[in-house]
Amino acid sequence: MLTIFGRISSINVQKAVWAAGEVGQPFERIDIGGQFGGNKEPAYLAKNPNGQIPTLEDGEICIWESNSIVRYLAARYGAGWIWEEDPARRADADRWMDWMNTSLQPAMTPAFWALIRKLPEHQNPAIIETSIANTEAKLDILEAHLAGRSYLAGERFGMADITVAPGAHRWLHMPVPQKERPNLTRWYRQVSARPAAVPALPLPIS
Ligand SMILES: N[C@@H](CCC(=O)N[C@@H](CS)C(=O)NCC(=O)O)C(=O)O
Repeated sequence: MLTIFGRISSINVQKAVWAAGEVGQPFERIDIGGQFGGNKEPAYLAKNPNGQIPTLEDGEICIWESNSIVRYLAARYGAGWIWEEDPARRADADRWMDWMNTSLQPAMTPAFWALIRKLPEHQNPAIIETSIANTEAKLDILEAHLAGRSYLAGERFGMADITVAPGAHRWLHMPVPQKERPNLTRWYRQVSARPAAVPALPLPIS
């Protein structure tokens, strides 16, 4: 039995929960972080010295960093399924996974913290506007890429979809003007309806 540490409202925990569900591994998820706390306790820091979520335990194996968790689950339990052996195909997925963590998430986060989490220190209209504009630009990239493609990394559902779709889930439920993006909407609806996605992508976003 796997253990995933982290509250489900975390976009990074959502990736781990979705991946575990896709590869059919039973798991227990323990609420850590945010309002639940616990992530700065010595026992948790011994698992993840960053004090962040998610962390995955699989027997003796302990992994942090959401994308590494998705890759581990795919490689160990999703061979021939969501794990790509071919280096070129795997790089196709990897680039979107890295793009999610380094481009889309940083763009979205200031607006999310201000408008959904309502954190007082993030109520800066200029920063919110910039966050919205930056996110729109990133979503335009997704929209163009998804034209004529079923999934992010080709014709097969995989790790890239699991990693990036929680970002679409979050943004499409934000109280911000929503530009029409038919390819993105079609892809998001398709992947978010998967049985493993449903428990990973709760509504309302929080
Ligand atoms: N790069 C890390 C980032 C992890 C991260 O920022 N986690 C956030 C939640 S999304 C966190 O731990 N926040 C502190 C908290 O929830 O208390 C990953 O992808 O796993």
